[in-house]
Amino acid sequence: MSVAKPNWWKASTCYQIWPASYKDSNGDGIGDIPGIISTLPYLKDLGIETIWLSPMYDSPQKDMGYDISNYEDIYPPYGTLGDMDNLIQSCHELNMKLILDLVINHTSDQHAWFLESRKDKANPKADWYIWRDPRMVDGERHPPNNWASIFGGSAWEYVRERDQYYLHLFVKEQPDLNWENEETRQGIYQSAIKFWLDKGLDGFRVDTANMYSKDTSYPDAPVTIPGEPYQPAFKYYLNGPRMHEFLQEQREQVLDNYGDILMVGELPGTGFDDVLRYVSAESREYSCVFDFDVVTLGTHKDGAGKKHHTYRHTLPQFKDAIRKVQDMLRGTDAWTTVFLENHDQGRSLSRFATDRPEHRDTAAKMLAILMCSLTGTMFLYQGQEIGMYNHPEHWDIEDLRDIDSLNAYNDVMHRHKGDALWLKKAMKGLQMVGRDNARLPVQWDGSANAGFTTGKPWIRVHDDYERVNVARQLEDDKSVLTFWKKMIKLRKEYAEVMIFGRDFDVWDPFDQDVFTFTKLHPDKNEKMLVFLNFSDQEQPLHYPTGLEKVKKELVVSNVDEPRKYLAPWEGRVYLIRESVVNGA
Ligand code: TEU
Ligand code: CA
Repeated sequence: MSVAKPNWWKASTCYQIWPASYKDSNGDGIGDIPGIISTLPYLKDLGIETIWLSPMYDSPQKDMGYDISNYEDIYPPYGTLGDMDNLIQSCHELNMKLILDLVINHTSDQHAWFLESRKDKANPKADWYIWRDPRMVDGERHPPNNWASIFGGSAWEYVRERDQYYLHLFVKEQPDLNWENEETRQGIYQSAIKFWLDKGLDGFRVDTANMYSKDTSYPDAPVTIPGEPYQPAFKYYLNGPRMHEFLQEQREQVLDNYGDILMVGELPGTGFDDVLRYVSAESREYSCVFDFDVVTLGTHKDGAGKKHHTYRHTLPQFKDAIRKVQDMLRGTDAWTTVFLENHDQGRSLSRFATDRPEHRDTAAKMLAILMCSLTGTMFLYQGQEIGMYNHPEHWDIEDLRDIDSLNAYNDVMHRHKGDALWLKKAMKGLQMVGRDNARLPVQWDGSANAGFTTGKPWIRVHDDYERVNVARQLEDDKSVLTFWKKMIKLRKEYAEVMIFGRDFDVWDPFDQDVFTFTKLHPDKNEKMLVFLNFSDQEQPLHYPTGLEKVKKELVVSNVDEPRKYLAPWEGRVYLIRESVVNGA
């Protein structure tokens, strides 16, 4: 009998790097690849095993590199192809893996493919993007339908040379590729995927991994936001009719030639059953996916609403979102991910816990306990390990750089004719969920510009860098960073129940202050019991039925001496070795 080797990526501790804001090596104010290489020992020491590097490809940077003009080259301020070879090699020498962002739903409008495609209707790349004729109403030209771009305005842009519109689900400089065209798919496989896997890359984080197949009849979307000319059209381009066929083809023709690579797909707006079609071990379209239920809490899901219409979610909603992602494994052969942050989100400390100074560090450690206790491949986002939090409320729109945020702000400006209170509201929303919160320079030390650059940083440095920085926390055995290091080790030590545990059960789904859950060892009678206090007050412990009296071993807590009650923002993990037979 042969025992299948477990996939390396399941237990791997991953860390996302946003190249522009990570570490600048040459003083031009922009992070770069040599900067990343210089910090690999730091990441190794933290316990990181896989790095996900966000787009470093050549790009006009209309959407921070998610608009790629050449898959086979590097954005010059970040470095060269030689630097990338060095990075891959340096990671491998340290026994770390490296994955890149795979952005193949769209390219930049400056990609050679698009420059050709837009010339006329007969060129060799004429059908590589999604072109449609104008809709004429009373002799006036209109977009082919009413779809809204995810970043605002119409999803269509007119090109005179062809007298046609092209589709762009994101900004107009990000035209969508036409996956219906077999030749386009082959071009993508060759240039975006094989080129990098041939260099020994270990996988990809797949951008907008469920948008390649659209409803090709391009119907008008129903009006869900009355009075708006352009309407959300998710149901016509998320998880479209040929999505699984495309991914199966990609798997068979390309990926299967490269062994056990990690393909983690970004999967906005997708329900449980649909997720399974991508990630079950049988379909193997993606290794695992990033589900959006947790990170869209407090916002209007998937960009369908306005950035400033945020609200404070409740703890029961948070628990339910986590449960959905953990339940991906219940009775299935699928796998899941664990993350609370990425480059599109506000910082988890500010959104899901508290960034008030008196509880900030404890709360950051409590979130570390939460993440390290959840089943799935875990992803940390740069700066999360030191408890970086959202920018202060007094920051101004001039301090922000993100196109999505600027569009949202300008939209409010326009609609409300510069009304001061509306603009204040817009800034408040951006302060909570704006993408730049995650894109501020990493705080390496207490020197000028937080040690990120010796030059002028491309985006403002967080005000609190003298307190929240790597150098300071490395020396402090009570710091958030030291705690994360400890938790990552514990997660490996108790891997069976912490990384692979099954049957995630929430015991207090309606409690507004405490989050109590259990998980089972996959094949032993062992159970993990976790208590998390999401409030500023002491809280009583709500023991799951049958577990009040059994013997519990304390695995970890984020307070010095755990007592009868949970301290504010305390997290506690117990292991129950025997007697589970009775309890479970
Ligand atoms: O994001 C895809 C996505 O679905 C967006 O809704 C995303 O949530 C957006 O940030 C909402 O504000 C991916 C990337 O992660 C993002 O950075 C890119 O801008 C986008 O694709 C286009 O490539
Ligand atoms: Ca630089």
